[in-house]
Amino acid sequence: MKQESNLANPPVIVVGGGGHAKVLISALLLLRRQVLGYVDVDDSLPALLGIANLGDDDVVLQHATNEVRLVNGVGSGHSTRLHQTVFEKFAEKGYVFETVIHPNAFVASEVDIEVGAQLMAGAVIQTGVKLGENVIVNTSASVDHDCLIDSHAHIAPGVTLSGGVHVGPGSHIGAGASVIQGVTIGARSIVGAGAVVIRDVPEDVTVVGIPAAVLSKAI
Ligand code: JB2
Repeated sequence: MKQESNLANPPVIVVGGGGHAKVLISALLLLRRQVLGYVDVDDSLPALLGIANLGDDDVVLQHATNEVRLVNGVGSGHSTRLHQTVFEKFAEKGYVFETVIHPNAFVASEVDIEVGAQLMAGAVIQTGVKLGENVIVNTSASVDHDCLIDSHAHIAPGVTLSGGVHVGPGSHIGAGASVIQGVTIGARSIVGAGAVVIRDVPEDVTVVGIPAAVLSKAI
């Protein structure tokens, strides 16, 4: 998806006002980006790190698509569905989602990062990795060489992906999980926190445990 803006560094609006938004605002402030505020379905939420609640999503529509960029502050506790829905809703209207790379993330050479991806503090992205649009690589997660992370997936804090792992679109890899080299995680699947994945995971399932085994259809 090609998205363009006619301003080099336009101000940003964060969509969502929960925990994920707070972490992103913290990174944006470190990056010295101008944050106009955040929008949330709950317009009674207080300011986050000094950044005001502007109201609901309709506030975004008061800004031309080339005047602001958006940051997707709706994360994923387990399912990435809402994270994806928010991205698609505004991208369809022509808004550009900012790619956020925390200054303490490590990004090697020959890495391909698509629009709206978010790399949090301590994330390690090794050479040859491809990150799709709206992907989250969360705090201290490690993505080794030649991994392919498809759109909207969430790599939660402390995950270790060995080389050549393929994470399908919309999948959620839970906190602290480890995945051995060359494994494919199917689309929209959930890997439970702390799981150790040693073989391919089908689409639309939840796997847990050591070694990881299918628990149920994904929620
Ligand atoms: O359509 C929406 C919408 N739907 C939910 N538009 C807007 N603008 N906001 C929306 N929200 C808001 O997202 C909710 O009202 C709520 O304030 C916020 C979600 O906050 P919460 O703290 O529940 O989750 P999160 O997405 O910020 O964080 C989750 O994902 C992170 C990656 C948590 O699981 C975190 O622990 C995790 N680190």
